[in-house]
Amino acid sequence: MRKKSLLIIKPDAIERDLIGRIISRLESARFKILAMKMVRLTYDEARKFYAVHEGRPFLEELCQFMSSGPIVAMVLESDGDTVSKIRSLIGSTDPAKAAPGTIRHDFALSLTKNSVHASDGEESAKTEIAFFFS
Ligand code: 3AN
Repeated sequence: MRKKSLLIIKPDAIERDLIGRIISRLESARFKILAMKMVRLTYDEARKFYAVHEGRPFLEELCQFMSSGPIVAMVLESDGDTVSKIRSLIGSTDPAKAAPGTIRHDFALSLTKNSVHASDGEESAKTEIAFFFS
């Protein structure tokens, strides 16, 4: 069955003109882009999106960063387990630990400025897609 996930290109990647290269990697890996938009979140919207991280020490910095410039949100689909396939393609949260060839290894700057976000499970994918796309 084809399953969906949400991917976000974060402000640090947009600032460095990496949208095209990131999308190209997603398409080369045979993900289908079903929906896509560029938006700028307010700080409060970022807090709502990252509500699962409430209480974590990095939340404030993360939400400041995610509302610091435009982001590109997209719905991706593939054959099989879309969520885990995208997570393998983007690599570990910390770019210093991400495997060579992954998006975060190749493009990310730091734990916060790590270029992309992808849903971490099927349930979060549903919630996150609904957050951006009605
Ligand atoms: P992932 O995005 O790989 O699923 P999560 O869900 O654990 O990682 O964290 C959400 C976001 O919070 C990450 N993308 C990263 O930008 C930020 N983050 C996570 N852990 C830290 C940390 N220890 N310090 C700073 N930022 C962090």
